[in-house]
Amino acid sequence: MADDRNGRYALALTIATVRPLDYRSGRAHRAPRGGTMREKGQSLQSHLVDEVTAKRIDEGLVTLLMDLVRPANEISVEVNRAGLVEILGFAGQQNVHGEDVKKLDVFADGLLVASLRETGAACGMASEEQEDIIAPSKRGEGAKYLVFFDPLDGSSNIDVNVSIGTIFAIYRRKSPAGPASKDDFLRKGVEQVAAGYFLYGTSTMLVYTTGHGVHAFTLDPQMREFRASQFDIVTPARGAIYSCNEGNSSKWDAATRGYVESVRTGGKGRKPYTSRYVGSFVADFHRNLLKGGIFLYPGEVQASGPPKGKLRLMYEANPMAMIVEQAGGLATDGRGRILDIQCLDVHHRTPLVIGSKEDVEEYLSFYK
Ligand code: FDP
Repeated sequence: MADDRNGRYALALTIATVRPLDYRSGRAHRAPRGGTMREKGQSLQSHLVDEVTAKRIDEGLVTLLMDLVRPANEISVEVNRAGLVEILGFAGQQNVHGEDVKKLDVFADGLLVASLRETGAACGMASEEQEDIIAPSKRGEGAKYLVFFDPLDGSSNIDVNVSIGTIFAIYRRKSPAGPASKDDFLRKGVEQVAAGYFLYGTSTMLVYTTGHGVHAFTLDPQMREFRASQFDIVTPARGAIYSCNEGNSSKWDAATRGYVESVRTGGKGRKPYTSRYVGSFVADFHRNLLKGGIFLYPGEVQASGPPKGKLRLMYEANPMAMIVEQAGGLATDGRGRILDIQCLDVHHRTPLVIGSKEDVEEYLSFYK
């Protein structure tokens, strides 16, 4: 914890010196040799300290991750209160207290940006909510990392009380100093140093990877602290679930239509797959990660050129592709690996087929 140039690592320093109590036994966590102790119930802070000790991540990344955790904690509270918007007022209006009420996704975006700018852990940001790249605060100009996020993915589900999420992807800068340059943002997903999502569901969860396995943490709603619920998640090699918006099938290419028809009807001694589609990417992805299966948001066939996707490469497809690959699965746009796509614009869209390895391989076989 030597580098404290702008006070950016103060939080990480606090985390490192105060060892939290064990969740169930009440005993303090013993500092693990080599920082490898991973047990259920461990606090996120304690786990991140262990990851730093084991040299799997650095302090700058811890600060950045905690900059995402704090607003996610607040977003979770507001998501639970979302129904009250009916009573308290709508976006662009004033609530009964005479305060301005923002739409929840705009509110979430504001929280994330403010948090990241405050500590200066990011040299630049790009958000689904904002057209342009977001400049860092002055103290962030020297930071190593830049971050993409979708503050509230699946936001059309907010009004109907269905799970939604926040997705993020973190890259190391290429430019030497100052605010991140445009080239710092136009990257391939394979260059991500960390990726994850917060799922605001029946519980609020964080699932993340830094390239050393996929780990899940659940928010304790009383303590407002994330506690480890699963380390080193491995997704089943094959699932029995397919997730897609079949209402779009007339716009898909023949290979995709053929594949979906095959899993829907079964055959070759195989039972038909179960269809599950929430319409919130984080929720659909999370279920399939744990249970196995395939999520498809194929592109729409165009008169010329490749099929046009809906989902965003940098803050939807890439972070989930990094997670799924870490968990043993695959992600493709139907032509190649998602993580190898060169980003052309921060809001680049792509077709996406993601999930269990054998399921995605079988999908790709329909192109042969
Ligand atoms: P939403 O439009 O509600 O924000 O990319 C955003 C997303 O949701 C994903 O979360 C979801 O998987 C997908 O779009 C749903 O799209 P369709 O309504 O076209 O099925």
